[in-house]
This record gives sequence, C-alpha cells and structure tokens, in this order.
Amino acid sequence: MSTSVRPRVLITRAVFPEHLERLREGFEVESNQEDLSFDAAQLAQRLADKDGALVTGGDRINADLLRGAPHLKVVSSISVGFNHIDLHACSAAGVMATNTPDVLTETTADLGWALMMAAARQVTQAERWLREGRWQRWALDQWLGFDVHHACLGIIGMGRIGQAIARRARGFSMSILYHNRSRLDAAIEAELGARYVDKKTLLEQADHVVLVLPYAPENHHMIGAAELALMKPSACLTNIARGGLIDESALCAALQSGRLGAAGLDVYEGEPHVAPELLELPNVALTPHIGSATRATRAAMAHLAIDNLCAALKGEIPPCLLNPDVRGRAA
Ligand code: 8YV
Repeated sequence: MSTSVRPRVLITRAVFPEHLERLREGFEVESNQEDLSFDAAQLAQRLADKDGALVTGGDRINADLLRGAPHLKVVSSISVGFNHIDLHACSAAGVMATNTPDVLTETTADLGWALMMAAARQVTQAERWLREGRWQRWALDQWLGFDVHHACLGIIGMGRIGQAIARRARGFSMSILYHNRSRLDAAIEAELGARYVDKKTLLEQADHVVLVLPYAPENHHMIGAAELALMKPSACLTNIARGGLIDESALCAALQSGRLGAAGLDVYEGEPHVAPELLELPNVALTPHIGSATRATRAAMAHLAIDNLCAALKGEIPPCLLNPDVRGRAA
C-alpha cells in the first residue's frame, strides 16, 4: 500500500514511544509529543483531514467537532469513562467511539483504597505537617483519624472497579453495602459479601462511602447537601469517578462544619482547577486524577485504545465499541 493512502490519525496528547511507533507502522500520524493542550478550535482544525483520533478524557467530542471532520471514522479514547464523548452525535455522524475498560480496574481500585485510607487516617495532611518541620513531640490526641478495619464500606457503583474495591475490603474485615443501577447476581453478592441497599440506607449506615459510578447528566450532584446530611458525622467520602457527581460547595460546607468526617478526592468538578476552599480544608486528601496512573496500566490502556482504532480503520468492529448503533462511514 502506498504511504499516501494510509489512514490519517491524530493523537491529541503525548503517548509513550512504543505507542507512537505502533501507530506509525500503520498510519500517517500527527502526534503531540510536546503534550500541548488543544482548545476546541485547535482540535477541530487538526481533525479536519483525519480518519481516526486517539483522544483522552480531556477532549470534548461533540456534534460541532464532528461536523468539521468529514473523514473521521473512529474516536478512540484512552479512558474507561466516556462522558466527554457525545455518543449520539458520534452515531449520527457515523463515527465509532471506543474506550478502554478492564485493563485499569485493579489499578484504579488500588487508588480508591489508597485515597480512602489517606482520608480516614489523614495521611497526606500529616505528612505535609511533618515536612513543614512542625513535629516537635508525640501526643495522645495527635492526628486522630477514623478506623477502616471492621468498618462499614458503602460502594456506589458496583461495576468492575466497585467489585475490585469490595474484594479488597474483605482483608480489612469490613461489612459491605452497595448501591447500583441494577442489583448483582446473588452468586456475585455472596462472593463479595456485599449487601444491596438503597442509596439512602447506604449513606446513613456506611462509615466509608466510595463513588465509582460513571458520570451522566442524570447523576450530576448525586451527592449534595441533602445526601451529606444523611451521612454519619464520622463518615469519609471518597470519589474516584468524576467530579460532577458531588456538589463541591456542599461538600466543603459539610467538611468545614464537621458534618462529615473526611473526604478523599481524585476528581473535581472543574479539573484541573480545584476549588480554593478544598485546598484550605484540613480533613481532605487530594490527588490529581491519578486513578489509573501506573506505567503498566497507562501503557495497557493506550495499547487497547490503539487496538480499537486499528480495528475500526480496518473496517472491523472494535473490541470496545461504545455505540454499536453506529453505521460506519464508507472507508
Ligand atoms: C484516565 C479515567 O486517565 O479512564 C478513565 O475514565 O478517568 C482515567 O483513567 C483519564 O480519563 C484520561 O483519559
């Protein structure tokens, strides 16, 4: 095949060298190894002549963008979440959309645990205090946190990552409640030792609440002032899903007033902007959206995204197609 007819692919962010090499074997690639941030107009301009795009959670894919990309056949995201992609618009435009589930499940569950424990035991705040040279002596009431072992864990969103978090909880002798769109099979509930309850019961009874559900406009601010008021004052809330699930002003107010024990956040409403009130609070552990951030997992995500892209550009059905109702554009 002559190089001039090879499909043209845009990579919107920097990738590892092996990924770039793999893509260059099959495609005419426009890369972004400087890792510049493209605004909507810059993205549209770069997509105008492309057949495929390898994108990330920060790239908004909507009808406007797709209108200006008449050759585009696939948008392959290096992420499991796909709230940044308008699937209806993709299907209407004949563009396949894909994501990268499974390969990040265990890594993201690890981070969920790390954050839950950091929030409960004030790990990040205590470390900052130590680094500031403020540790003069031991005290009986110093840096008192909340127990994780033998506590009640409430998981909202019992998909792959939620279940991986539940599995880890058994080693800490926790009781497990969960809430999900649909109830799991009895056999999986038994294996996990998890009990299905409504959201209100979970919020009232859990000592540690972890959010692991996909974001959609319907669950915007699903944790607001009313939900926080149901929780125990000693409860810890961890969010590794999407920032928009929590009303951050209500969360700040609850943490400030002592209405809520602590929070662990990896995701934010306006990330990478983090509300200044959150930065000021002592009872919150904050990480910069690193749920899937190990080299092995990020590499696996990018490889799976490339598998999806290659399949779509060969006219095949990609392994992780999000919009099976799409009717592909003629190659
Ligand atoms: C990604 C994530 O790193 O996969 C997801 O949905 O939130 C993270 O693992 C991020 O979205 C960048 O694409």
